[in-house]
Amino acid sequence: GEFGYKYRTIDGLVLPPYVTPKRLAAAGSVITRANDICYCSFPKSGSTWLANVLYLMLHDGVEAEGDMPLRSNLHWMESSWTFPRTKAEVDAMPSPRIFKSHMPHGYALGGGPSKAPCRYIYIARNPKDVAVSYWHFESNQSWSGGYNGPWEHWLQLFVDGRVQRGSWFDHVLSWWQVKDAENMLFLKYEDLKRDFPSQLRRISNFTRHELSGEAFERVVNASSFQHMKQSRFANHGTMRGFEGFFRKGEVGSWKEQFTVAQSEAFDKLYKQRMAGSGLDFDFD
Ligand code: PPS
Repeated sequence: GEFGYKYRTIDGLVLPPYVTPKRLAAAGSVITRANDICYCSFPKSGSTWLANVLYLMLHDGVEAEGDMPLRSNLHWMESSWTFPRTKAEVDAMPSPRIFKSHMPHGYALGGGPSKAPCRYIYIARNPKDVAVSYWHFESNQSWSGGYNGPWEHWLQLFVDGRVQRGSWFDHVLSWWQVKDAENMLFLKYEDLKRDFPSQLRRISNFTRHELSGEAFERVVNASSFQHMKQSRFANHGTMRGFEGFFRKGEVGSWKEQFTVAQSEAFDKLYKQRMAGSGLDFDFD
């Protein structure tokens, strides 16, 4: 694509080239267990943060030794470069299994909240910060989509739903529609930033992993932005440039990037697309 952007399109949805129809079919047909957790998001919405929270929660707040938790313990079915690769490997994983996905609800691992027994957690973030975070990620990472164009062009791609994983609006609203399912939890990045302990309590109630006072505190400390940025989570050897996952970690950094005109045009689109949904975000 333009400005070096690498992607493939499946059923009209723009995706990273490593997401293949075969992998998507495999992910969709996983037979999930009631204590599996599948966490999902549009890119750059806090999924690495949530991954760490889930990992810590299941391990009483004690961080992993050695290898990166994401790589060794969280499984990304739709990607061709993380395991497991076969149904037998997925079935052999010990419970509780944690799966990551960046797909809209129509491609949910295991079929989605109404069809699968596992628990789903979706994390969403205000789209202005997502667009900016995504652009920085693309601009700095040799192993991302390889996009190297200017901000205003990227913003247009984002608005048109032509970035990898498609339209932010379609993605978030697809999961919002199933938010009331019993095995579904819908989180917002801004809520975690504002009051992390209460959101952690929501997560641990939902997954039924009670945390003792001390374990709770350990999770709070080890999942802070500063701690994650400095820890081995960001500094392992095999995936160069992983520090790009920890850029600012703030709400409202879009203000340094959007012009006033871009912001006003985006607000108009946001109002149109979100009207009647009951879903809204904090932008600062
Ligand atoms: S990815 O590549 O799609 O999986 O990216 P993802 O992890 O979903 O999102 C990356 C953004 O999340 C920020 N981040 C955090 N914010 C607050 N607290 C913690 N602990 C945290 N960890 C990661 C990260 O900095 C990216 O946002 P920006 O705005 O670029 O800083």
